[in-house]
Amino acid sequence: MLKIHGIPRSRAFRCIWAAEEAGLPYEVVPIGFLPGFKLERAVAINPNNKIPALEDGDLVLFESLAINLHIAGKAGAPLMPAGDDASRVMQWTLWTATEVEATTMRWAYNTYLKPEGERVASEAAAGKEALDLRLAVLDSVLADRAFLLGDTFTVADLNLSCVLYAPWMNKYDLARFPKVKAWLDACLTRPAALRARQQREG
Ligand SMILES: N[C@@H](CCC(=O)N[C@@H](CS)C(=O)NCC(=O)O)C(=O)O
Repeated sequence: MLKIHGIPRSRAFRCIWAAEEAGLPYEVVPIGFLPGFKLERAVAINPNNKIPALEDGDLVLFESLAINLHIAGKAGAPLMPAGDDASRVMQWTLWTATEVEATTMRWAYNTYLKPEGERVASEAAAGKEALDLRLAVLDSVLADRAFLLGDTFTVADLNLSCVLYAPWMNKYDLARFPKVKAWLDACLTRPAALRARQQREG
C-alpha cells in the first residue's frame, strides 16, 4: 500500500491523482499546514520538512513530480511508456519543474495565495509574462496532438497539468492559448483527476 504523506490541499494532490490514475491502493497520511495538522512531523519522513512524501515499502521519496514518476512506473504503460517515450516523459517533467513551476508560483503568490497586502502587482505581471512564454511553446506543441506524447495521456501530461492546475482553477487568461485550454480541460476532468480534486476541493 502506498502511503502519501500530506494533505490534498497541498502538492500531495498531485500524488493522489497519480495513484488514482495508476489504480494502485494508497492511503493519505495527513500531515500539513492547516489547523490540526503539524507540518513539523514531515521532517521525520522528508528531510526538507515539506509535503508530500511517499512511502512505498522500504522506499521513501520526496518531490511530488518524482513521486509521480515512481507511481506511474509501477503502473507501466500507458501511464509510463517505455523506450524513447520514457525519455520524453522525463523531458516534460523536467521542463515542468525547471521552466513552469516557479513562474506559475510567482504569478499565483502575487495574485491570490499571499494575503492581499503582501501581493506585489509587478511580480504578478512578471510571473504572467514568463508563464505566457511557456504556454505559447506548449500551445504550439499541442497543435497536432491531444496529449504531450501523442494520442494517449501519460504521466507527462499529469505532471505538467497538475502544476498548471493552479492557474486553471484561478481564472488565468488562457484565451491566447486555446490548445492549452482544451488540453487542461481534458486532463483535469479525467475520472481519476476528479476523484483527486474531490478530496482537495470537496
Ligand atoms: N518541490 C517540492 C515542493 C514541496 C513544497 O513546497 N510543499 C509545500 C506544501 S504544497 C510545503 O510543504 N510547504 C511548507 C514549507 O515550505 O514550509 C515538491 O514538489 O514536492
